[in-house]
Amino acid sequence: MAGDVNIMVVPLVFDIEPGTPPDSLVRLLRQRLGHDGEVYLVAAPGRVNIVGEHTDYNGFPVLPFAIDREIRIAFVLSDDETIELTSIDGYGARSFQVDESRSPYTQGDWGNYIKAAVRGFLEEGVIDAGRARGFKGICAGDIPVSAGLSSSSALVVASGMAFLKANGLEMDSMACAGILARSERYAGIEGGGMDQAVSLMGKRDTALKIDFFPLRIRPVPLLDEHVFVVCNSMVQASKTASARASYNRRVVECRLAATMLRAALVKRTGVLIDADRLGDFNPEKTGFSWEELERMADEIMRGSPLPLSVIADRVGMSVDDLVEKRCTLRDGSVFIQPEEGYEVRKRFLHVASEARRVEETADALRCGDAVAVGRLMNRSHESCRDNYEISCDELETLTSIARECGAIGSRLTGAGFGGCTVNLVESSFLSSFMRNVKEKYYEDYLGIILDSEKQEKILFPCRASDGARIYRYR
Ligand code: NG1
Repeated sequence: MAGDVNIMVVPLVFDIEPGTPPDSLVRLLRQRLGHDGEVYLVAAPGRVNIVGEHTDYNGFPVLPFAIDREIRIAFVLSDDETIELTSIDGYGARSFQVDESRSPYTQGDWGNYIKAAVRGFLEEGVIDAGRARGFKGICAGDIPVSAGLSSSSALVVASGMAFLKANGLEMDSMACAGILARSERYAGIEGGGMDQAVSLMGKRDTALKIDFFPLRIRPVPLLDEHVFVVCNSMVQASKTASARASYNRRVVECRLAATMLRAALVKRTGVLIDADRLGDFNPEKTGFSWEELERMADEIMRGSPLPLSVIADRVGMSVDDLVEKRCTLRDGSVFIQPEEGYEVRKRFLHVASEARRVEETADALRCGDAVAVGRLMNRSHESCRDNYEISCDELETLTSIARECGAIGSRLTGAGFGGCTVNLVESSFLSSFMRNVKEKYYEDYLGIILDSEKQEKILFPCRASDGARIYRYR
């Protein structure tokens, strides 16, 4: 399709000229292994999402860009099926045979992201476990962890690229992004495909509008003379703890909302429609306007939050059937119904309005209309707070301080429940913005003093960057 990001072959490999001083991670690996032959360095970026939160797994678009913060792995090819990776950021070493990728470490272990990538290629038939080769390396990263900037997906993508390289394979980037998105779900979150796609196919100085089912990626220009600044709320949103259940709960709520909307449409039109995700219910696909779809949702979802028994009754299914089809996670476990029931209506309202905001924000970026982009970011934040209920006190304080300090738009980015905000700031105000947020949020509100080394990790402008690539050092 015209304007789409070109489908590439991955991994992209660049040869480093002999005599070029090696990257520090490459140097360290050579020292540790006492090896001066061929070494590879894979770098996979994290991302910020400008608008389009929790739309990806619903089949609606997102609008992120890859940032200039990455996970890097320096590695050599193994001549057997061992994968061995040591974190130099203090997370320890993990070593397993390719085939053991099917048995995860305990929940929350960072090694599960390496195993997830490897397992994905095995289960989807790209690499044959019996003949697979591994790699041995060290890794490091500068993407804040559990902060909504996709450090986990960057690790999945970097591990996946190293595994493809170790097996001498190349593949189409779109297919690869799909495999890695499905793979990451082995780590326990029923996530969508935004993070892996943008980490793999990010484009320098450009945002990407990504559509799903099927995956389509279009570049969207960023604004001149404006910059996106990341501020970490310092609330860890670890997806291995309560944020995991909160995230998966919303995935289940959206699936239930889609089932209810399908029942409402069938009742209204008398026609059985093939629709599974909320993204299947838009004016183009259904022939009903957003307002009509909202009215149908209001009616069938009345009284939300609702227990499964009421939802089952309204859609004409048994509770058991509903549990099996809508509440079962990738690992086969069943999501346990929350005491207060499932909040279907608010989730629908967020997702349907956020989908429209993605289109409007992409248009505003194309027109260079910073004020409109900022307004849409603020609306998105309100919807994330009020209807998706993924904000927290610290994120509320941080976004209002950021707006007081001159951000044109400020919102949480990523899964929420803590983590970072993304802020649109005019370049000429950047230093005063950073100074004021540092004082008002970090010093006055949190009581933390940020020296320049700390600040670099917590409060920083970011630049849209290219996706994952491998450098070969001979
Ligand atoms: P982060 O913030 O990286 O955990 C998660 C999901 C995305 C998307 C966003 C919310 C994963 C790996 N990532 O991102 O797919 O749903 O939340 O927009 O599950």
